[in-house]
Parts: sequence; C-alpha cells; structure tokens
Amino acid sequence: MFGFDVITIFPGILDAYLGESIMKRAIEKNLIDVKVYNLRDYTTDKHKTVDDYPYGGGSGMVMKVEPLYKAVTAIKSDGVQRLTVMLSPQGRTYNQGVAEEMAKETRRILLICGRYEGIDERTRELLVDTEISTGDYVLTGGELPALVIIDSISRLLPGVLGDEESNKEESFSWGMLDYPHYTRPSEFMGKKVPEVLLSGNHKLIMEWRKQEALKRTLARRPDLLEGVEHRSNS
Ligand code: 9D3
Repeated sequence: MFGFDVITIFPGILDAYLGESIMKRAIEKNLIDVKVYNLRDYTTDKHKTVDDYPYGGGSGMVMKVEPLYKAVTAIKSDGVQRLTVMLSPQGRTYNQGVAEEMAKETRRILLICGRYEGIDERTRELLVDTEISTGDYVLTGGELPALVIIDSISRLLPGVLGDEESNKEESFSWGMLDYPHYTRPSEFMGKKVPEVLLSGNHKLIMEWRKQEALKRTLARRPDLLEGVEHRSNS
C-alpha cells in the first residue's frame, strides 16, 4: 500500500478532498493510506502556538521549528522509511515527470504544509529531503499542493482508477493536449458533433483525434512538442 503522511494546521482541508470520489475509494480499497496530522497537537504551550514574529522584522508570521520537529520526529518514530517533502514556493516545480518518479517510491511520503509568510529555515535543514512547488502562482499555504501531489500520484497506482477513468491513453496522446470530446445530443444550439465521430469507423476516428490533438498542441502548447528532456523531471 502506498502511504502519505501530511502535517498541517488545517486537517479539514485534506479530509474534505480525501473523503470524496476516487481518493475516498482508493483509501477504502487500501490502495493508498493517508494519515493527516494536526501540527497543533505537537505544541506544548496553552495556546498551541505554531507561528511567531520574524527575526529581522518585516510583515507576516513565520512557522516555528519546534512543533514541526516534534511532529516529524513523532511520525518517524515508527521506524518506517519516509521521503520528507516540504511544500514551498521555493521548491522544485512539480509536473507529471515528478509524479511518475514519486509513484515509484517504496518509502511513505511525508508532506509538510506551510502557512503564513514562511517556515523557519532550520525546518528544511533538519527535516526535509526535498522541497516542491506546484507552480508559479501564490497560494495561502501548502495544503492544496499536498492534495495535488497525493491526487496525481494516486491515480498512477494500479487499481486506483476504475475501467471507466483508466490510463489507457493511446500511444499518440502522451505529452500532448487532448482531442475535443463530445457526447449527446448530436446537435446543440446549431453546433453539430463532427461527422467522423458518428461514422463508427474506428480507424478514421483515431486518425481524426490524433490530428486534432496535434493541431491543438501546436497552437496552444508548442513547448510540449519540443523534446523529451523538457517534458519531465529536473
Ligand atoms: C506573497 C507572499 N510571498 C512573498 C514573496 C511569499 C509566500 C509565502 C507563503 C508565498 C506563498 C506562500 C504560501 N504558499 C505555499 O505554501 C506553497 C505554494 C504556493 O504558493 N504556490 C505554489 N506551490 C506552493 S507549495 C507551497
């Protein structure tokens, strides 16, 4: 079973998403295990303080290192191997290549979600194997990125997707945008479904889809066609 541990001050954000649809089913089927830890449970003061003012001044608060250290140490005390990932805008940019790499992990993946302006640097130095960002936009914390990582890895694992949603991507579609999709009715507001899709000629349909996917990719995401070395990783 593939395992995730998540440290957050908002466990409800993770529980909500993981309690629905494909993630819920994957957890029920024991294909993935996700344990969500509330960082406040690892504080020692009456007010369950997880943040403090930044040394050197400036606006915003910084996440304290001690609760994170306590949480990570407690979680790791079971002796199970883990890859510790901190979600941060300074991290390696996530993509499908990183997801595929992480899906091969035999270790559990421990995700540390930050909030506030940042996390005390000593957390990274003492506890973190790798830092990941999900992209160049500003969020309010690491919880959505943690879910992005859990979701994108989980759907790569055997049995997580049903036959209906399955990864049976035709060979031509990898690394390209999708072709246009249609369902009933065959005409809506004067707009007709392309004739070829109603023809029943599967070879012709495949050719049309391949051509449409290539056309779209060239028009909208030519970077995807520029070679394998850009497509994944690094
Ligand atoms: C506007 C505040 N920024 C000043 C330069 C710093 C900043 C601090 C904390 C920006 C974002 C955040 C919270 N974001 C994350 O914790 C985060 C994140 C993201 O914002 N975008 C993409 N990936 C990630 S992973 C974690």
